[in-house]
Amino acid sequence: MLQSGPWSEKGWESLLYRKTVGGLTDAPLLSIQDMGALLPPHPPPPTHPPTPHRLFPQDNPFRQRIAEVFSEDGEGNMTLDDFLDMFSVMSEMAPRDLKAYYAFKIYDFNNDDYICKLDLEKTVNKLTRKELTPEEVCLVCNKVIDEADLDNDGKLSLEDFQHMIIRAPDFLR
Ligand SMILES: [Ca+2]
Ligand SMILES: [Ca+2]
Repeated sequence: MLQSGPWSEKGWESLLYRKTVGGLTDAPLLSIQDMGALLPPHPPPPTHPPTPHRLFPQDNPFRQRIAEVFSEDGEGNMTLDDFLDMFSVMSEMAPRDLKAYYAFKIYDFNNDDYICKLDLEKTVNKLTRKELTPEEVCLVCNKVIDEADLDNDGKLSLEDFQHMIIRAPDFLR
Protein backbone atom coordinates (compact mmCIF):
# COMPACT_ATOMS: atom_id res chain seq x y z
CA MET A 1 0.00 0.00 0.00
CA LEU A 2 1.25 3.48 -0.82
CA GLN A 3 0.51 5.30 2.39
CA SER A 4 1.57 8.75 1.08
CA GLY A 5 -0.10 8.59 -2.34
CA PRO A 6 1.38 7.81 -5.74
CA TRP A 7 2.57 11.37 -6.54
CA SER A 8 4.66 11.92 -3.44
CA GLU A 9 8.35 11.21 -3.55
CA LYS A 10 7.96 8.24 -1.30
CA GLY A 11 5.18 6.91 -3.48
CA TRP A 12 7.34 7.00 -6.61
CA GLU A 13 10.11 5.25 -4.79
CA SER A 14 7.79 2.57 -3.73
CA LEU A 15 6.36 2.22 -7.21
CA LEU A 16 9.82 2.10 -8.78
CA TYR A 17 10.86 -0.53 -6.29
CA ARG A 18 7.94 -2.69 -7.18
CA LYS A 19 8.53 -2.23 -10.91
CA THR A 20 12.21 -3.11 -10.79
CA VAL A 21 13.66 -4.89 -7.82
CA GLY A 22 10.36 -6.27 -6.63
CA GLY A 23 9.43 -7.33 -10.13
CA LEU A 24 12.71 -9.09 -10.62
CA THR A 25 12.52 -11.03 -7.42
CA ASP A 26 8.99 -12.09 -8.23
CA ALA A 27 10.00 -13.34 -11.67
CA PRO A 28 11.00 -17.01 -12.04
CA LEU A 29 14.72 -17.44 -12.39
CA LEU A 30 14.44 -19.50 -15.54
CA SER A 31 11.48 -20.40 -17.67
CA ILE A 32 10.95 -23.97 -18.83
CA GLN A 33 12.14 -22.92 -22.32
CA ASP A 34 15.31 -21.40 -20.84
CA MET A 35 16.02 -24.62 -19.03
CA GLY A 36 15.40 -26.62 -22.20
CA ALA A 37 17.88 -24.42 -24.08
CA LEU A 38 20.54 -25.17 -21.47
CA LEU A 39 20.26 -28.91 -21.99
CA PRO A 40 22.42 -30.58 -24.64
CA PRO A 41 20.52 -31.14 -27.90
CA HIS A 42 19.10 -34.61 -28.24
CA PRO A 43 17.07 -36.36 -30.95
CA PRO A 44 13.32 -36.63 -30.45
CA PRO A 45 12.17 -39.87 -28.81
CA PRO A 46 11.64 -42.62 -31.39
CA THR A 47 8.01 -43.26 -30.52
CA HIS A 48 5.33 -40.59 -30.33
CA PRO A 49 2.06 -40.95 -28.46
CA PRO A 50 -0.56 -42.51 -30.71
CA THR A 51 -2.67 -40.03 -32.63
CA PRO A 52 -6.03 -40.73 -34.20
CA HIS A 53 -4.28 -40.80 -37.58
CA ARG A 54 -2.05 -43.65 -36.46
CA LEU A 55 -4.70 -45.41 -34.47
CA PHE A 56 -7.42 -45.59 -37.08
CA PRO A 57 -6.93 -46.77 -40.61
CA GLN A 58 -6.74 -43.87 -43.04
CA ASP A 59 -10.02 -44.92 -44.60
CA ASN A 60 -12.11 -44.79 -41.42
CA PRO A 61 -14.56 -42.06 -42.42
CA PHE A 62 -15.36 -41.28 -38.78
CA ARG A 63 -11.74 -41.03 -37.65
CA GLN A 64 -11.76 -37.29 -36.99
CA ARG A 65 -15.25 -37.31 -35.52
CA ILE A 66 -14.42 -40.11 -33.08
CA ALA A 67 -11.36 -38.20 -31.90
CA GLU A 68 -13.49 -35.08 -31.41
CA VAL A 69 -16.10 -36.94 -29.38
CA PHE A 70 -13.60 -38.60 -27.08
CA SER A 71 -11.28 -35.63 -26.61
CA GLU A 72 -11.90 -33.47 -23.60
CA ASP A 73 -11.49 -30.27 -25.62
CA GLY A 74 -13.93 -31.48 -28.27
CA GLU A 75 -11.43 -30.70 -31.03
CA GLY A 76 -9.75 -34.07 -31.36
CA ASN A 77 -6.73 -33.33 -29.16
CA MET A 78 -6.74 -36.48 -27.13
CA THR A 79 -5.01 -36.97 -23.80
CA LEU A 80 -3.94 -40.37 -22.53
CA ASP A 81 -7.09 -40.50 -20.39
CA ASP A 82 -9.21 -39.75 -23.47
CA PHE A 83 -7.54 -42.67 -25.28
CA LEU A 84 -8.17 -45.01 -22.39
CA ASP A 85 -11.83 -43.97 -22.31
CA MET A 86 -12.10 -44.58 -26.03
CA PHE A 87 -10.51 -48.02 -25.83
CA SER A 88 -12.79 -49.08 -22.99
CA VAL A 89 -15.88 -47.97 -24.95
CA MET A 90 -14.67 -49.78 -28.06
CA SER A 91 -13.80 -52.99 -26.26
CA GLU A 92 -15.97 -56.07 -26.59
CA MET A 93 -16.74 -55.85 -22.88
CA ALA A 94 -18.33 -52.40 -22.98
CA PRO A 95 -22.07 -52.41 -22.24
CA ARG A 96 -24.21 -51.89 -25.30
CA ASP A 97 -25.87 -48.81 -23.81
CA LEU A 98 -22.50 -47.17 -23.47
CA LYS A 99 -21.58 -48.00 -27.05
CA ALA A 100 -24.93 -46.67 -28.19
CA TYR A 101 -24.41 -43.47 -26.24
CA TYR A 102 -21.06 -42.81 -27.92
CA ALA A 103 -22.31 -43.83 -31.35
CA PHE A 104 -25.10 -41.29 -30.84
CA LYS A 105 -22.58 -38.61 -29.94
CA ILE A 106 -20.45 -39.44 -32.97
CA TYR A 107 -23.41 -39.08 -35.32
CA ASP A 108 -24.65 -35.91 -33.60
CA PHE A 109 -22.26 -33.76 -35.60
CA ASN A 110 -23.53 -30.40 -34.34
CA ASN A 111 -23.60 -31.52 -30.70
CA ASP A 112 -27.19 -30.49 -30.02
CA ASP A 113 -28.14 -33.84 -28.44
CA TYR A 114 -30.32 -34.83 -31.37
CA ILE A 115 -29.60 -36.58 -34.61
CA CYS A 116 -31.43 -34.41 -37.08
CA LYS A 117 -31.73 -34.95 -40.81
CA LEU A 118 -28.54 -32.97 -41.50
CA ASP A 119 -26.60 -35.13 -39.03
CA LEU A 120 -28.01 -38.23 -40.70
CA GLU A 121 -27.08 -36.98 -44.17
CA LYS A 122 -23.50 -36.50 -43.01
CA THR A 123 -23.49 -39.95 -41.45
CA VAL A 124 -24.91 -41.64 -44.55
CA ASN A 125 -22.49 -39.78 -46.83
CA LYS A 126 -19.56 -40.90 -44.71
CA LEU A 127 -20.77 -44.50 -44.46
CA THR A 128 -21.39 -44.78 -48.18
CA ARG A 129 -18.34 -42.67 -49.13
CA LYS A 130 -20.55 -40.33 -51.11
CA GLU A 131 -21.54 -43.04 -53.54
CA LEU A 132 -25.24 -42.21 -53.25
CA THR A 133 -26.90 -39.35 -55.06
CA PRO A 134 -28.31 -36.55 -52.90
CA GLU A 135 -31.80 -37.90 -53.64
CA GLU A 136 -30.86 -41.38 -52.45
CA VAL A 137 -29.26 -39.97 -49.30
CA CYS A 138 -32.42 -37.99 -48.63
CA LEU A 139 -34.52 -41.13 -49.07
CA VAL A 140 -32.38 -43.13 -46.67
CA CYS A 141 -32.47 -40.38 -44.05
CA ASN A 142 -36.24 -40.01 -44.30
CA LYS A 143 -36.63 -43.76 -43.94
CA VAL A 144 -34.42 -43.89 -40.84
CA ILE A 145 -36.29 -41.01 -39.21
CA ASP A 146 -39.66 -42.50 -40.16
CA GLU A 147 -38.76 -45.77 -38.51
CA ALA A 148 -36.86 -44.57 -35.47
CA ASP A 149 -38.49 -41.28 -34.51
CA LEU A 150 -40.78 -42.55 -31.76
CA ASP A 151 -42.07 -39.18 -30.58
CA ASN A 152 -42.51 -37.79 -34.10
CA ASP A 153 -40.53 -34.61 -33.58
CA GLY A 154 -38.61 -35.14 -36.81
CA LYS A 155 -35.27 -35.90 -35.17
CA LEU A 156 -33.73 -38.70 -33.15
CA SER A 157 -33.18 -38.31 -29.44
CA LEU A 158 -30.85 -40.67 -27.61
CA GLU A 159 -33.93 -42.61 -26.58
CA ASP A 160 -35.12 -42.97 -30.20
CA PHE A 161 -31.62 -44.03 -31.17
CA GLN A 162 -31.27 -46.64 -28.42
CA HIS A 163 -34.63 -48.06 -29.39
CA MET A 164 -33.50 -48.35 -33.00
CA ILE A 165 -30.37 -50.21 -31.90
CA ILE A 166 -32.33 -52.68 -29.80
CA ARG A 167 -34.24 -53.57 -32.96
CA ALA A 168 -31.03 -53.81 -35.00
CA PRO A 169 -28.56 -55.59 -32.72
CA ASP A 170 -25.88 -55.83 -35.41
CA PHE A 171 -25.77 -52.06 -35.72
CA LEU A 172 -22.85 -51.53 -33.36
CA ARG A 173 -20.78 -54.46 -34.43
CA1 LIG B 1 -27.48 -32.86 -33.92
CA1 LIG C 1 -37.66 -38.00 -31.95
